[in-house]
Amino acid sequence: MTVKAVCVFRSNDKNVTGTIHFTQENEAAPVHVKAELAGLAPGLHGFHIHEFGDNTNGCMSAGGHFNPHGLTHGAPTAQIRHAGDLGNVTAGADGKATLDTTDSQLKLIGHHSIIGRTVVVHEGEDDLGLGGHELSPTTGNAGGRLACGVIGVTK
Ligand SMILES: [Cu+2]
Ligand SMILES: [Zn+2]
Repeated sequence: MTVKAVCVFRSNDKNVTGTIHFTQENEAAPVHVKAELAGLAPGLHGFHIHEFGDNTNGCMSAGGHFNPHGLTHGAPTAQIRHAGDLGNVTAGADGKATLDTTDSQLKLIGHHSIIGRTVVVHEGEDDLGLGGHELSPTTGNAGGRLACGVIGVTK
């Protein structure tokens, strides 16, 4: 049975908006991710699933990258990565960014489901763990959290 989820960004003090749709057709299938963001500075912005669906203190309450297997931060294409590592989105001169991808480490079904967790877009570029900064192995040194939203079930 196909499971669908959606995340709508809420950011109080920024103009960043976004909607992200997730679809998984069965337990063994990859998750399809389709994102449309706006209001970003042109360029690359880190884009991740963070552990908690908690916005009590804004995006900071979402915790670190969703990492149920205790691995090191990496690129979405890497073998060793956090489950929540979706790399970067690229905003154009108009501030809009889209992402349309499938990911085999994300789940909407089962124990490691991302439903109820948070999508975060960052100020800066995710170096995919390769930047040599002390934060590269944990966050990709992507900088502050511009906007976020909790992933919820949809039809
Ligand atoms: Cu993040
Ligand atoms: Zn990560």
